[in-house]
Amino acid sequence: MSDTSDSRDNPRSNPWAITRRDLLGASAGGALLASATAGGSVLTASRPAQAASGAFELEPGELDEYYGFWSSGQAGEMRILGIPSMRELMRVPIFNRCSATGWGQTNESLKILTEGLLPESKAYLKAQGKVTYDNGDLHHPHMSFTDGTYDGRYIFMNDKANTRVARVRCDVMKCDKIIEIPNAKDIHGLRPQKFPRTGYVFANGEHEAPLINDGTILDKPEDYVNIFSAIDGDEMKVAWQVIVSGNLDNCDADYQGKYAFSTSYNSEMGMNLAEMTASETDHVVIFNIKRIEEGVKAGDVQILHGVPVLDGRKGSKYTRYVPIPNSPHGCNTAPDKRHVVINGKLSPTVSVIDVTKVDALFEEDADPRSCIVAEPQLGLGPLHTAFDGKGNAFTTLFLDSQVVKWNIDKAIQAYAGSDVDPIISKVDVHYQPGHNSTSMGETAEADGKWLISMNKFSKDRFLNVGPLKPENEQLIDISGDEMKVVHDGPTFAEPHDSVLVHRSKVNPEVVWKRDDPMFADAVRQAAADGVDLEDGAEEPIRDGNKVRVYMTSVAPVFSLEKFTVKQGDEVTVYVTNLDDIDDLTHGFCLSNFGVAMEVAPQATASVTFVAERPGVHWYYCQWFCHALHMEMRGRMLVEPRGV
Ligand code: CUK
Ligand code: CUA
Repeated sequence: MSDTSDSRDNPRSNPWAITRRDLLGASAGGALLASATAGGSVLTASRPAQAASGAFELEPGELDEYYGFWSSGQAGEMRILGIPSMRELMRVPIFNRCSATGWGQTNESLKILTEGLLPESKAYLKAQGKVTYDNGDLHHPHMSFTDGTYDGRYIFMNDKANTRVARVRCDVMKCDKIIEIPNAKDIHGLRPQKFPRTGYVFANGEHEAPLINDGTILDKPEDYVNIFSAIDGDEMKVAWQVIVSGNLDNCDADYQGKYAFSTSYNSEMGMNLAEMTASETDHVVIFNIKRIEEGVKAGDVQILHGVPVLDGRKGSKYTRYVPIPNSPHGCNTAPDKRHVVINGKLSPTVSVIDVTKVDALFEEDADPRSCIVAEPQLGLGPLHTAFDGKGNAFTTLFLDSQVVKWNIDKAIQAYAGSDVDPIISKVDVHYQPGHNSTSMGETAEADGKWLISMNKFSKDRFLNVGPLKPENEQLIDISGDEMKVVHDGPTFAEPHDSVLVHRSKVNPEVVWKRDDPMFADAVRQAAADGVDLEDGAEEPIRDGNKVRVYMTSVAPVFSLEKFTVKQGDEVTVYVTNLDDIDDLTHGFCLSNFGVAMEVAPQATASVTFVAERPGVHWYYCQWFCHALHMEMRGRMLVEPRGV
């Protein structure tokens, strides 16, 4: 995990850059070593100057140390950034419709986008002339864990807009599963189980509604509920759900595999702002995973939409409700494996839960507040907290437009009555930060190098682009006591959250494997048609008015320079990209048919449309692939009806 062990640095990079990075070290061992040899004070004094001189800037061709997996809120996609350069490396369409890749149009993506929808949603969408939603609100992308740290298998994420949870395969960086969560309304907070593995993906329903929402109950808020869901992350099926009192906002899991925690900002179950913020205290709900599993096994459930649903409202043996000052928002487990920080939002405090004191809440019915071991006052609008793995926490202050660095142990001492100040330093950010994330910070391997502050407003930080402004994400060097903002990163709507994953954890493929499940249906259909996808077919295969066209691509040609169909045929075009070189993606765009898709090396992609326009129609490669890329095209000849 240290800089010095990197073997993947680009050999073209400036050797001085490596030396500088090595010297910066920033891992505890490296810093200690450096201070032992160079003298601690020298290192400390020169540290900010070095950061300012470009430790976060990479030479052209140099690779980043971390993958950043980013949400995009109402844009509906996941983004991949390189950290510390903040370069945007990729956009992965999830809940959105993507013009470049054909996500939302190809048969492969439509299968993923439709197979997990509830029957009533399918019926609703059909009435709109659609087969799936084409918007989403993706707030929280989080990687799967094994034994308390990232395992590089999957990234899970929520869709608040249409109550869905999606999964991205990290070997190809494509979404492979999307499920709609029944019974719950509007999934917000989402976190994977950290231990022993993921395992469960915990997902919070934010907005309250009748449990059976068929119109029988309407304006009777006293009959509304909220639902906490545990999804089996391997199967992408809801394992169980718990009805709670109050609503649910953000959540996290412990490092012991025993509990999950969810904040509630509307314990009042109010229906308007005044009602929602009326009470001085709200709560965090603690879910006892073992008891819930036993309850499911014992049948203490009602089955709704095929899911076992337990009643975990106040007084239940499955949950505990810990009172927290007004409207807590973020919920963050520390890498010390012991503390969970609940962020106050309307209260200037954060509340620290000691997970070793949670057993007593369930066994002895201790005072629920007895698990709180610190409640430092940090500033106005604390929303989310990240960690450096050295006992320090970094909390965003939305109203103060600051990040505050504080020490967890000192906060515990202060709560116990000692006269210490837990606050170490504050730094201004621009402006109004929501989430923050640190390098490896939500794992047991938090390394304390970088902090990203995801700020909701950029105002005057960039050239004015009109009334709609980008957000601003700032890179902060946290290796010293003073936090140092080293980079502004404008970004389109709206990254709520991100995770910074060391690159040693992630190792994507360079080309697709031909037996990948993503296009298994195409392989099956071709076999049924007696076609080898890697050869293609010289003539379309006709099956009534269904026509299947099989072609291959090798830069700069498609295997078919033309094919002929009849007006009104339902045509499926399969393109198999035989190129197997790094980065040799082709595309298939059929002009004036609104058809376009990506075909990456060794992949097969397919698209279906009705050939309702007679005449000559060109298809062309829409992904720049070769000096003769523009010549990579062919004709679809559509015979008029009745000929
Ligand atoms: S969040 Cu979704 S309302 Cu603070 Cu994770 Cu922004
Ligand atoms: Cu193939 Cu452009």
